[in-house]
Amino acid sequence: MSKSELLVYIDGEYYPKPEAKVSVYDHGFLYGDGVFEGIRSYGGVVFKLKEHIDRLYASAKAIMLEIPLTKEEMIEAILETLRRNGLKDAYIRVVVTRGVGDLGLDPRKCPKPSVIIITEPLLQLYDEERREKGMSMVISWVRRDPVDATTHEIKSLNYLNSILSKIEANNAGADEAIILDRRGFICEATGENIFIVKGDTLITPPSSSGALPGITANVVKRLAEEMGLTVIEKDLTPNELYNADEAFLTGTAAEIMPIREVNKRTIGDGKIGPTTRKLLERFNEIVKDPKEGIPIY
Ligand code: PXG
Repeated sequence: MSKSELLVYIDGEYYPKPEAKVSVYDHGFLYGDGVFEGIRSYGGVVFKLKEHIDRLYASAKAIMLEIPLTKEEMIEAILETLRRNGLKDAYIRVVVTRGVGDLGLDPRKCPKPSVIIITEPLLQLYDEERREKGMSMVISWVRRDPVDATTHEIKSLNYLNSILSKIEANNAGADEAIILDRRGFICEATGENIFIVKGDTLITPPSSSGALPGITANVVKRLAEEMGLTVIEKDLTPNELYNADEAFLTGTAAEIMPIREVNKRTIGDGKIGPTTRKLLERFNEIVKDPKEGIPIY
């Protein structure tokens, strides 16, 4: 199927991609008022679909947005969209917007939320060469929105906080940006969680930093424990990151991405470290396991 013939689910109907449109009065567009998930399927299995759906509904609850489908109906709509598009290895974007309202920001003026499901053949964010080489990172001057503001614990449609940091990475000629929390501790990257390896311990910042509780991060923590590593969540300083043995990013699109350098400080010996490589190998083994997700067909 060519890309333009792909069907997009909008509120129970399937539209060809060129006709898949929402109103300019939708508060998702006007105010970033809505929530989303980025999900991935591997070889016909939607990886950790239930966990993504749980997080979508948790984000919606936090912003008092009532999704007009049960979780079971949502899962079925996602699987049906993938089937209609004949996809096995796919990137899936689920968006729930506040819906059409007036030009004021009051969500009470939006009677009906919209549900959108976009599925595409896999989006390759980073090629394998980049993975082998590792990412160059800069620490952005833009701080993460704190937990008492538009925290990224909620996966909302408002990503300007991350986009500002991505612009800094682009301007610096780096691959990605690291975002600090309000206090100056490491939080996460623009759309990925961050880990360091120090000896046989794996360390990642807690969600009190305002980071998204990542589903890939959870899987990696489990795999690390199975490999006998100690996994801890604690505040990490930039200094601890510079002096880590290894560091990497995790995310649905990025999977596991080694970090080569941060603000021109080489991490470890500047190559994929042995622990990162082992985790990557284990991760690649489990992603197609039907027990780790929900089969499409
Ligand atoms: N932090 C943030 C702020 C994210 O948006 C992650 C961490 C990693 O979480 P998961 O659950 O995916 O391991 C995310 C996820 C994109 C894109 O298009 C971004 C995400 C997911 C998919 C695609 O850049 N963000």
